[in-house]
Amino acid sequence: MRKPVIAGNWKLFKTKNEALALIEELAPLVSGVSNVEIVVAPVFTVLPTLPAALAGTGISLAAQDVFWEEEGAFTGEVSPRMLLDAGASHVIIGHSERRQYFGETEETVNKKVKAALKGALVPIMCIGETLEAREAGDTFKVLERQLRGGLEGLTATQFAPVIIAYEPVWAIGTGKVASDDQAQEAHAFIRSVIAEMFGKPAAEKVRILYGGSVKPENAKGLMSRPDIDGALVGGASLKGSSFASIVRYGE
Ligand code: G2H
Repeated sequence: MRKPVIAGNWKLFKTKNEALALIEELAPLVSGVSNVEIVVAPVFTVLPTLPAALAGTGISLAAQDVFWEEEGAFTGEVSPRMLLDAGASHVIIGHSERRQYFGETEETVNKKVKAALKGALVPIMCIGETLEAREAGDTFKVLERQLRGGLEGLTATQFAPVIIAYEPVWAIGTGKVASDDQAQEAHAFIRSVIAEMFGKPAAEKVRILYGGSVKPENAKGLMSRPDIDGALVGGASLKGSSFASIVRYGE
């Protein structure tokens, strides 16, 4: 049995006080939830503020990106050790917004995934096709390239903690959610590639999250599909009430 993960990607929202207010609202709404792993990912500057507020809530802390070097002359970057030092246990890597606006490639994603694992952080590696790729019938080709590129050089043991997030680019922040069938089809394909790369036991264990306009109304349908093991939630994670409803999709 794979334990579902519901992760809130706050993107470029929430200052320190806004983040604390959100946790104050969210924590009581998800208290007692033990069958789902809950993660929130604020901006870098907010990370060190949250561990005290999250203590005892069962909510884990993620960063939205990481650099692959430990330290050095790399102005503006943050290393895995620094994220751990700030209280993060997880890190989102290769989000489509980073690929689209900040030149993230399979190669940089791969370096970041390896650095995160080496630094004892759980990578949430994002992949997903654009509308253009889907319409050209290239969805599986793109997903396979991103998986093989992003995870290149890892052994099955090294891969074990990795969480994959499937986020079709055309469904991100657009209100257009993939249908349950479209998402399930992509997730099953992703699991089959992981089986080829790392073996069947690794494929059975890996959590594959869906991301792209997840809301309280569509969470349950998506989550009821066999290969969908959780969600990476953007817009709907910015309010405690909607994020808590998604966390409690099974109730
Ligand atoms: C996809 C998702 C969270 P949203 O980027 O990563 O955002 O739920 O707003 O589409």
